[in-house]
Amino acid sequence: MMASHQVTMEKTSARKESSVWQGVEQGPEDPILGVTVAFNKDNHPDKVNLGVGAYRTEEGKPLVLDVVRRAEAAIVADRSVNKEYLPIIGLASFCKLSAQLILGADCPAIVEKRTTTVQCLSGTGSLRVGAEFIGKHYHQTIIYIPDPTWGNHNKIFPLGGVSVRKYRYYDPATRGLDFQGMMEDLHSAPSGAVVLLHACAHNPTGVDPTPEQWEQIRRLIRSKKQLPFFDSAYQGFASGSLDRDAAPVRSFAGDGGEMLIAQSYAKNLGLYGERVGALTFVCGSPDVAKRVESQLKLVIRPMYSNPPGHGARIVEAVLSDKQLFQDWTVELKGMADRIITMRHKLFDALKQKGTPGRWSHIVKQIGMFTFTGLNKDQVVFMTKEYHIYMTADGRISMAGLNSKNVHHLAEAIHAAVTRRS
Ligand code: PGU
Repeated sequence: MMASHQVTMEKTSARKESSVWQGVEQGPEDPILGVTVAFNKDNHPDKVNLGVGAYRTEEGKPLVLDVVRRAEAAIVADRSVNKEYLPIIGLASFCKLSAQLILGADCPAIVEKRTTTVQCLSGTGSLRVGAEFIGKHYHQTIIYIPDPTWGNHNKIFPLGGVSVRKYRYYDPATRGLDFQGMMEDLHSAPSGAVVLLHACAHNPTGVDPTPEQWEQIRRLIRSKKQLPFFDSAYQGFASGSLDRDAAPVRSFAGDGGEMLIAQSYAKNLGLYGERVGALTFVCGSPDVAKRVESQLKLVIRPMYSNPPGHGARIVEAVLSDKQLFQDWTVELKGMADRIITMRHKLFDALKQKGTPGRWSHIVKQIGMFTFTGLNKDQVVFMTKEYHIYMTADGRISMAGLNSKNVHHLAEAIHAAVTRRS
């Protein structure tokens, strides 16, 4: 008989030396969510996380909106709410209200019943379901995405069988839109190609087309018979107004053409972890919309079966109750305004220090992010020396700034620019 310690040793070494996953390589951290992982490991008292696009209060704390708390209290108190499975496409009233929120209740496509909406797992899940549908049911499996764009776009679409190409979007020289480059690239993109458009508050650049430019983009895309796929992750965060931020999407829906829209409630209702979003198809006829919906169910069912209920019930409550909706718009505007205030504070602080370079883009850019123009080396320097965390492309989440840490950031930028250029 073997001594028991020998058995234990053999087991331990077996565990160490052989695994069917022996060949699995260590994967890299996510370029955005990995910033939070690094931030959490840092014990410095002055550390600042400007990586992930998540709203923080003036006290630097995550915010649960008051309207969300009220909606949740009502849901918990309602004994008729249960934990049954939702339908494959989610909560019907949530879907209807979501389409109305982005398209406007009087949108002809809604009135004519040419839309179909499915509840998905936030913006990411909506894009993922849309990608797979395109891969399966659309004749052109190429999507054009802006350069640069939210990094996950590059990964989501190929998984749905849709290959990704880029169109020019940002001009580093002006720190603004490369409108001519964008138009040229869309013009030479094949007819029928899918075109991904950020509905507002472009991530990571904070640069949006003007209404006139949107009009030209719309005409070009329609004339080329391309298929617009809007990613709407920041409705209300750009201008502070839900309607104004939805204007580009509404103009495309208003021309009678077809399109897709992925909506997220992560930012505008602060429901990040609840994973609540919607995917809407605007179709040519009610009949097509019905068949599209039937095929969306076949995409969703083997993927995650059906979506979670809680977040969708919160959204449903806020969107369907006049008072809650009204109070939401006030809270949303409050978040957007606080971010704008931070833009001015940062700009003023850099100006006061005489930091070399032009910084007016900080106040000009829109939404949650500033694309600072700082390079990778400067970002690494700021993290190492000042414990400021941001993505390697020089993007900072303005929502992570407050009156206390904005000067620390200005100091770090000043040092990075003067010492690491
Ligand atoms: N689309 C865009 C343009 C986004 O910026 C984001 C989130 C999403 C979709 C997906 O958001 P959901 O949470 O799935 O609704 N971008 C943030 C959040 C972190 C991340 O990368 O997911 C960001 O910091 O870029």
